[in-house]
Amino acid sequence: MSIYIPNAVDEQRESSEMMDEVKLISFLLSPFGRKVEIALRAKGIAYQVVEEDLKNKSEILLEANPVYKKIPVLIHRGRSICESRLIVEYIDEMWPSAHQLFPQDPYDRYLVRFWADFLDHKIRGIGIMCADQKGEMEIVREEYKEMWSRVESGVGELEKRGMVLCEGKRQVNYVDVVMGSWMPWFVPLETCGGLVFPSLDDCPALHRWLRALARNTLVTSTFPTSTQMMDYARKRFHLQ
Ligand SMILES: N[C@@H](CCC(=O)N[C@@H](CS)C(=O)NCC(=O)O)C(=O)O
Repeated sequence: MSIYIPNAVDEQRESSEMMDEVKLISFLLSPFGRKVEIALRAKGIAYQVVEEDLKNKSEILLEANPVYKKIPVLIHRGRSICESRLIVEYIDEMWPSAHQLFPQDPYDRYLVRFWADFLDHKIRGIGIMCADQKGEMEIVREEYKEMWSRVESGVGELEKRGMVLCEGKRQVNYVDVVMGSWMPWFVPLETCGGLVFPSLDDCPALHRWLRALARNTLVTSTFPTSTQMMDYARKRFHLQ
Protein backbone atom coordinates (compact mmCIF):
# COMPACT_ATOMS: atom_id res chain seq x y z
CA MET A 1 0.00 0.00 0.00
CA SER A 2 1.35 3.46 -0.80
CA ILE A 3 0.08 6.89 0.14
CA TYR A 4 0.27 10.01 -2.02
CA ILE A 5 0.05 13.40 -0.31
CA PRO A 6 0.28 16.46 -2.56
CA ASN A 7 3.15 18.84 -1.76
CA ALA A 8 1.14 21.99 -1.62
CA VAL A 9 -2.43 21.63 -0.50
CA ASP A 10 -4.32 24.70 -1.60
CA GLU A 11 -5.67 26.30 1.58
CA GLN A 12 -9.06 26.98 0.04
CA ARG A 13 -9.42 23.32 -0.71
CA GLU A 14 -8.27 22.16 2.70
CA SER A 15 -11.89 21.61 3.60
CA SER A 16 -13.68 18.55 4.85
CA GLU A 17 -14.43 17.45 1.27
CA MET A 18 -10.67 17.32 0.59
CA MET A 19 -10.04 15.32 3.73
CA ASP A 20 -12.36 12.50 2.64
CA GLU A 21 -10.47 9.28 2.44
CA VAL A 22 -9.76 8.25 -1.14
CA LYS A 23 -8.52 4.74 -1.89
CA LEU A 24 -7.50 3.38 -5.24
CA ILE A 25 -7.33 -0.34 -5.97
CA SER A 26 -4.82 -0.53 -8.76
CA PHE A 27 -1.75 -2.14 -10.28
CA LEU A 28 1.43 -0.15 -10.99
CA LEU A 29 1.83 -1.28 -14.60
CA SER A 30 -1.79 -0.63 -15.58
CA PRO A 31 -2.44 2.33 -17.90
CA PHE A 32 -6.02 2.39 -16.60
CA GLY A 33 -4.90 2.69 -12.98
CA ARG A 34 -2.31 5.31 -13.95
CA LYS A 35 -4.99 7.42 -15.58
CA VAL A 36 -6.78 7.73 -12.24
CA GLU A 37 -3.52 8.51 -10.42
CA ILE A 38 -2.63 11.31 -12.85
CA ALA A 39 -6.13 12.76 -12.41
CA LEU A 40 -5.94 12.62 -8.61
CA ARG A 41 -2.50 14.27 -8.61
CA ALA A 42 -3.63 16.91 -11.08
CA LYS A 43 -6.50 17.77 -8.74
CA GLY A 44 -4.19 17.75 -5.69
CA ILE A 45 -6.13 15.01 -3.91
CA ALA A 46 -4.38 12.81 -1.33
CA TYR A 47 -5.05 9.12 -1.86
CA GLN A 48 -3.94 5.68 -0.86
CA VAL A 49 -3.11 2.96 -3.38
CA VAL A 50 -3.98 -0.63 -2.60
CA GLU A 51 -1.89 -2.68 -5.03
CA GLU A 52 -3.86 -5.61 -6.47
CA ASP A 53 -2.50 -9.01 -7.44
CA LEU A 54 -4.41 -9.63 -10.67
CA LYS A 55 -3.47 -13.33 -10.69
CA ASN A 56 -5.07 -13.79 -7.30
CA LYS A 57 -7.78 -11.18 -7.03
CA SER A 58 -8.64 -9.96 -3.54
CA GLU A 59 -12.07 -10.13 -1.93
CA ILE A 60 -11.93 -6.33 -1.74
CA LEU A 61 -11.67 -6.05 -5.55
CA LEU A 62 -14.33 -8.70 -6.22
CA GLU A 63 -16.75 -6.93 -3.89
CA ALA A 64 -15.88 -3.46 -5.17
CA ASN A 65 -16.18 -4.34 -8.88
CA PRO A 66 -18.42 -7.42 -9.11
CA VAL A 67 -19.40 -6.66 -12.71
CA TYR A 68 -15.99 -6.47 -14.40
CA LYS A 69 -13.68 -7.67 -11.57
CA LYS A 70 -11.02 -5.30 -12.93
CA ILE A 71 -8.84 -2.56 -11.56
CA PRO A 72 -8.89 0.40 -11.17
CA VAL A 73 -11.58 0.96 -8.57
CA LEU A 74 -11.84 4.18 -6.60
CA ILE A 75 -13.30 3.88 -3.11
CA HIS A 76 -14.74 7.14 -1.86
CA ARG A 77 -17.28 7.73 0.92
CA GLY A 78 -17.74 3.99 1.23
CA ARG A 79 -18.78 3.61 -2.42
CA SER A 80 -16.89 2.10 -5.31
CA ILE A 81 -16.50 3.78 -8.67
CA CYS A 82 -15.33 1.61 -11.57
CA GLU A 83 -14.07 2.11 -15.14
CA SER A 84 -11.12 4.47 -15.47
CA ARG A 85 -12.60 7.14 -17.75
CA LEU A 86 -15.76 7.27 -15.63
CA ILE A 87 -13.61 7.51 -12.49
CA VAL A 88 -11.78 10.52 -13.95
CA GLU A 89 -15.13 12.20 -14.71
CA TYR A 90 -16.27 11.47 -11.15
CA ILE A 91 -13.09 12.98 -9.72
CA ASP A 92 -13.44 16.13 -11.82
CA GLU A 93 -17.06 16.60 -10.77
CA MET A 94 -16.59 15.63 -7.12
CA TRP A 95 -13.83 18.21 -6.55
CA PRO A 96 -15.01 21.13 -8.74
CA SER A 97 -12.95 23.79 -6.94
CA ALA A 98 -9.67 22.10 -7.88
CA HIS A 99 -8.20 22.54 -11.39
CA GLN A 100 -10.77 21.35 -13.96
CA LEU A 101 -9.67 18.51 -16.23
CA PHE A 102 -12.66 18.84 -18.55
CA PRO A 103 -13.46 21.96 -20.59
CA GLN A 104 -16.81 23.69 -20.02
CA ASP A 105 -18.01 23.98 -23.60
CA PRO A 106 -20.17 20.99 -24.70
CA TYR A 107 -18.40 20.65 -28.07
CA ASP A 108 -14.99 20.77 -26.38
CA ARG A 109 -16.17 18.16 -23.87
CA TYR A 110 -17.28 15.98 -26.76
CA LEU A 111 -13.92 16.41 -28.52
CA VAL A 112 -11.79 15.40 -25.54
CA ARG A 113 -14.05 12.41 -24.83
CA PHE A 114 -13.81 11.36 -28.47
CA TRP A 115 -10.00 11.35 -28.46
CA ALA A 116 -9.77 9.78 -25.02
CA ASP A 117 -11.98 6.88 -26.18
CA PHE A 118 -10.00 6.57 -29.38
CA LEU A 119 -6.64 6.39 -27.60
CA ASP A 120 -7.83 3.91 -24.97
CA HIS A 121 -9.53 1.55 -27.41
CA LYS A 122 -6.91 1.67 -30.14
CA ILE A 123 -3.75 1.39 -28.04
CA ARG A 124 -5.26 -1.34 -25.84
CA GLY A 125 -6.52 -3.31 -28.87
CA ILE A 126 -3.24 -3.06 -30.75
CA GLY A 127 -1.25 -3.90 -27.60
CA ILE A 128 -3.27 -7.06 -27.01
CA MET A 129 -3.02 -8.16 -30.67
CA CYS A 130 0.71 -7.63 -30.51
CA ALA A 131 1.33 -9.30 -27.15
CA ASP A 132 -0.81 -12.33 -27.92
CA GLN A 133 0.23 -12.50 -31.60
CA LYS A 134 -3.37 -12.24 -32.71
CA GLY A 135 -3.70 -11.45 -36.39
CA GLU A 136 -1.15 -10.73 -39.09
CA MET A 137 1.67 -8.63 -37.59
CA GLU A 138 2.10 -6.60 -40.78
CA ILE A 139 -1.56 -5.51 -40.48
CA VAL A 140 -1.12 -4.67 -36.78
CA ARG A 141 1.93 -2.52 -37.64
CA GLU A 142 -0.09 -0.70 -40.31
CA GLU A 143 -2.94 -0.15 -37.86
CA TYR A 144 -0.49 1.34 -35.34
CA LYS A 145 0.87 3.72 -37.96
CA GLU A 146 -2.64 4.68 -39.07
CA MET A 147 -3.69 5.27 -35.46
CA TRP A 148 -0.89 7.80 -34.89
CA SER A 149 -1.61 9.62 -38.13
CA ARG A 150 -5.24 10.00 -36.98
CA VAL A 151 -4.04 11.32 -33.62
CA GLU A 152 -1.68 13.74 -35.41
CA SER A 153 -4.64 15.16 -37.31
CA GLY A 154 -6.67 15.50 -34.08
CA VAL A 155 -3.93 17.04 -31.90
CA GLY A 156 -3.75 20.15 -34.09
CA GLU A 157 -7.31 21.11 -33.25
CA LEU A 158 -6.96 20.17 -29.57
CA GLU A 159 -3.80 22.30 -29.41
CA LYS A 160 -5.56 25.31 -30.98
CA ARG A 161 -8.40 25.01 -28.47
CA GLY A 162 -5.92 24.78 -25.54
CA MET A 163 -6.98 21.26 -24.62
CA VAL A 164 -3.61 19.52 -24.67
CA LEU A 165 -0.54 20.24 -22.59
CA CYS A 166 1.99 22.72 -23.99
CA GLU A 167 5.66 22.91 -23.11
CA GLY A 168 6.26 24.43 -19.69
CA LYS A 169 2.64 24.22 -18.48
CA ARG A 170 1.90 22.18 -15.36
CA GLN A 171 -1.89 21.85 -15.44
CA VAL A 172 -3.04 18.85 -17.43
CA ASN A 173 -6.33 18.30 -19.25
CA TYR A 174 -8.48 15.21 -19.68
CA VAL A 175 -6.82 13.97 -22.92
CA ASP A 176 -3.39 14.56 -21.34
CA VAL A 177 -4.41 12.26 -18.51
CA VAL A 178 -5.33 9.54 -21.00
CA MET A 179 -2.28 9.95 -23.24
CA GLY A 180 0.04 10.19 -20.22
CA SER A 181 -1.31 6.94 -18.84
CA TRP A 182 -0.19 5.03 -21.96
CA MET A 183 3.27 6.56 -22.36
CA PRO A 184 5.28 3.92 -20.47
CA TRP A 185 3.96 1.32 -22.96
CA PHE A 186 5.37 2.95 -26.10
CA VAL A 187 8.93 1.63 -25.70
CA PRO A 188 7.82 -1.96 -24.90
CA LEU A 189 5.46 -1.88 -27.89
CA GLU A 190 8.52 -1.19 -30.07
CA THR A 191 11.12 -3.37 -28.38
CA CYS A 192 8.88 -6.34 -27.50
CA GLY A 193 6.12 -5.92 -30.07
CA GLY A 194 8.08 -4.77 -33.12
CA LEU A 195 5.88 -1.72 -33.71
CA VAL A 196 7.40 1.49 -35.05
CA PHE A 197 6.60 4.82 -33.42
CA PRO A 198 6.16 7.59 -36.03
CA SER A 199 9.07 9.99 -36.59
CA LEU A 200 9.14 13.68 -35.68
CA ASP A 201 8.83 14.55 -39.38
CA ASP A 202 5.72 12.40 -39.80
CA CYS A 203 3.94 13.52 -36.62
CA PRO A 204 5.34 16.86 -35.33
CA ALA A 205 2.27 17.82 -33.26
CA LEU A 206 2.19 14.40 -31.60
CA HIS A 207 5.90 14.68 -30.72
CA ARG A 208 5.37 18.19 -29.33
CA TRP A 209 2.56 16.92 -27.15
CA LEU A 210 4.50 13.89 -25.89
CA ARG A 211 7.56 16.03 -25.14
CA ALA A 212 5.44 18.37 -23.00
CA LEU A 213 3.95 15.39 -21.15
CA ALA A 214 7.38 13.77 -20.67
CA ARG A 215 8.62 16.97 -19.01
CA ASN A 216 5.64 17.24 -16.69
CA THR A 217 6.54 15.71 -13.32
CA LEU A 218 2.92 15.45 -12.31
CA VAL A 219 2.49 12.92 -15.13
CA THR A 220 5.89 11.20 -14.97
CA SER A 221 5.78 10.77 -11.19
CA THR A 222 3.13 8.07 -11.78
CA PHE A 223 5.37 6.07 -14.16
CA PRO A 224 6.99 2.76 -13.21
CA THR A 225 10.77 2.52 -13.66
CA SER A 226 11.89 1.32 -17.09
CA THR A 227 13.13 -1.94 -15.49
CA GLN A 228 9.72 -2.59 -13.90
CA MET A 229 8.04 -1.79 -17.21
CA MET A 230 10.31 -3.95 -19.36
CA ASP A 231 10.25 -6.92 -16.93
CA TYR A 232 6.47 -6.88 -17.00
CA ALA A 233 6.26 -6.30 -20.76
CA ARG A 234 8.58 -9.25 -21.52
CA LYS A 235 6.25 -11.52 -19.56
CA ARG A 236 3.14 -10.00 -21.11
CA PHE A 237 4.60 -10.46 -24.62
CA HIS A 238 5.53 -14.07 -23.76
CA LEU A 239 9.24 -13.36 -24.25
CA GLN A 240 10.26 -15.05 -20.99
N1 LIG B 1 -12.23 -0.53 -19.25
C1 LIG B 1 -11.50 -0.72 -18.03
C2 LIG B 1 -10.28 -1.58 -18.30
C3 LIG B 1 -9.56 -1.96 -17.03
C4 LIG B 1 -8.62 -3.13 -17.24
O1 LIG B 1 -8.53 -3.71 -18.33
N2 LIG B 1 -7.91 -3.50 -16.15
C5 LIG B 1 -7.03 -4.64 -16.22
C6 LIG B 1 -5.63 -4.26 -15.74
S1 LIG B 1 -4.81 -3.23 -16.90
C7 LIG B 1 -7.55 -5.72 -15.26
O2 LIG B 1 -8.02 -5.45 -14.18
N3 LIG B 1 -7.43 -6.97 -15.70
C8 LIG B 1 -7.83 -8.09 -14.91
C9 LIG B 1 -8.72 -9.03 -15.66
O3 LIG B 1 -9.07 -8.73 -16.82
O4 LIG B 1 -9.07 -10.06 -15.09
C10 LIG B 1 -11.12 0.64 -17.44
O5 LIG B 1 -10.99 1.60 -18.22
O6 LIG B 1 -10.99 0.76 -16.22
